[in-house]
Amino acid sequence: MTTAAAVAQAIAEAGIKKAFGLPGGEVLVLIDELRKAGVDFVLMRHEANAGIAAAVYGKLNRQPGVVIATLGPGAANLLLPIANAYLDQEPLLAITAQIPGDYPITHTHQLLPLHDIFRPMCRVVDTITPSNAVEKVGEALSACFDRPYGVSYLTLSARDAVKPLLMIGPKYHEGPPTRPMANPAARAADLRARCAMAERPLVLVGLGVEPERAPSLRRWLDEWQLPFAVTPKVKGLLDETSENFVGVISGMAADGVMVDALNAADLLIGFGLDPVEIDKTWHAELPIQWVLDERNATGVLPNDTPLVNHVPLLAELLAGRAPRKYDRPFAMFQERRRDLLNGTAGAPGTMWPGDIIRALSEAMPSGTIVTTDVGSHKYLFGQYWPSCHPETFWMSNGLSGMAYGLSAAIGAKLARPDVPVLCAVGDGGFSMNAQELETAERVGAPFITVVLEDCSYSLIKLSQENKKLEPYRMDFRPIDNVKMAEACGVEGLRTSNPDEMAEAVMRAVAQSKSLVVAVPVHYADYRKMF
Ligand SMILES: Cc1ncc(C[n+]2csc(CCOP(=O)(O)OP(=O)(O)O)c2C)c(N)n1
Repeated sequence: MTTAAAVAQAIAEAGIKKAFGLPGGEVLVLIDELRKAGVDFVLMRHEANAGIAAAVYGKLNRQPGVVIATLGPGAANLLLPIANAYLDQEPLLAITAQIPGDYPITHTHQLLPLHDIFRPMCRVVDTITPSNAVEKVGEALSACFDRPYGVSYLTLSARDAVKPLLMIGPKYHEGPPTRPMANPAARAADLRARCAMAERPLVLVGLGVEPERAPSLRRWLDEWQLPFAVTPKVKGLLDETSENFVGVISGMAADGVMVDALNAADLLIGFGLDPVEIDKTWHAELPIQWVLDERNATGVLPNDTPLVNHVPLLAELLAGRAPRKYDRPFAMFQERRRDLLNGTAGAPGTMWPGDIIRALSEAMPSGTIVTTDVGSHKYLFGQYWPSCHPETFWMSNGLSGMAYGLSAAIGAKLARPDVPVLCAVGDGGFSMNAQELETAERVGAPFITVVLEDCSYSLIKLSQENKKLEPYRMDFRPIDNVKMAEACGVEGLRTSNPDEMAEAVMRAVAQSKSLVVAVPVHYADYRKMF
């Protein structure tokens, strides 16, 4: 067996069915071995997009995502998805080629210090060799899948790839190491006492809660009638149509209302809350009761609070009766939040952003997976998309990197072929990777894309205006996104009529077809909602 074959086998044995990437000559043998081992290679058009799609695909399948790229420029293009998976807690194994370590020192063509570049963001950074291949891949897979999820990065030179394997080491997967934890019964009693004293408790649920905890977490909040807010990365874990849902915290639309609500609370419980998502400093200033069963993505533990295992903790919280009754203490904030969604478009021929949410949430079936890109539209969808099911909302929020939405939609659709997928992007982000629509068509991953067209990097344009700077270089000319879609083999439509959009979307979903809807918006309308 060759080293590349051993790597491929270790990946296949971990149950991974697809690897994503963009090849170079140096990784062809590895890709071929993956094929022989039954791991499909999803060929994409940029390594950054491949890395994002891989991580979403992996996380939805409860396994590491795998991305393969060549050395030098291919590896350099992985910086964005590696940074994203690092901060946004997505499990990713990146494997690239590299110049063999014993090449002449003058052989610098495509030679980058790849391990040094990625080491600060990766759990395992190493070279795959004929004598460590199985053990190294196993270690890397385990490490990136250890919570909080993260990244492992391995290099394999084209020369070592074809060498025979020298030694078979231990196999994936030995399971996560154990950690000292606080006593769940004592922590539950403490929380019960605090809730009994509070009149306006608010539970803030974040990225550190496993989707599997959704049923018991929902039951706890429901039985105790606790008001709750979520961060964007866990939208859908809880039911956002519940009367106790206060809103989405951490920098989305209506954030002023959310910060007012946080300040009005007399007890804040940060259940799995990871400050990586929060763009303000209230997480450090307000007295939050942290209830974490893992450190956050970067290894920080706020206030050195002891970790507590969420499973027994929730069981303890659910034993016995609710400590007291609350009388919808955040009703005023919930109303203010809802009111911001109402309005009319600020320019003829454009659609009011609130109408986009309303029309799409009625048109798309319940359980639809939504992905967003980064920009004003992310704030809109992050706050107002009414998520009800775990793992149905995906955005880059820890890193907040543009060009996430479309790639995430491909990963999500490949992981959940039977679930409709909706991708919301700005016209700026769409122009970074619209060509992946062709990938989606080719690999059989149809989804709906809504491009909010305002011919500007509107979020940054609004920020420029807020800072009272000269309006400068934030606008661009239109690209015909309908033709762009058609050029990739996807049907396109431009409309500012919500009913026409809804009708087209429902038709495409019913026919399991891709559709790109270009929706003109007026950038200044976002200001009314932020
Ligand atoms: C890779 C990357 N580059 C730049 C930024 C900074 N940035 C954040 S939002 C934004 C504008 C996005 O514009 P567009 O995609 O049109 O969305 P809109 O804000 O108009 O909704 C920019 C440039 C970023 N987050 N990520």
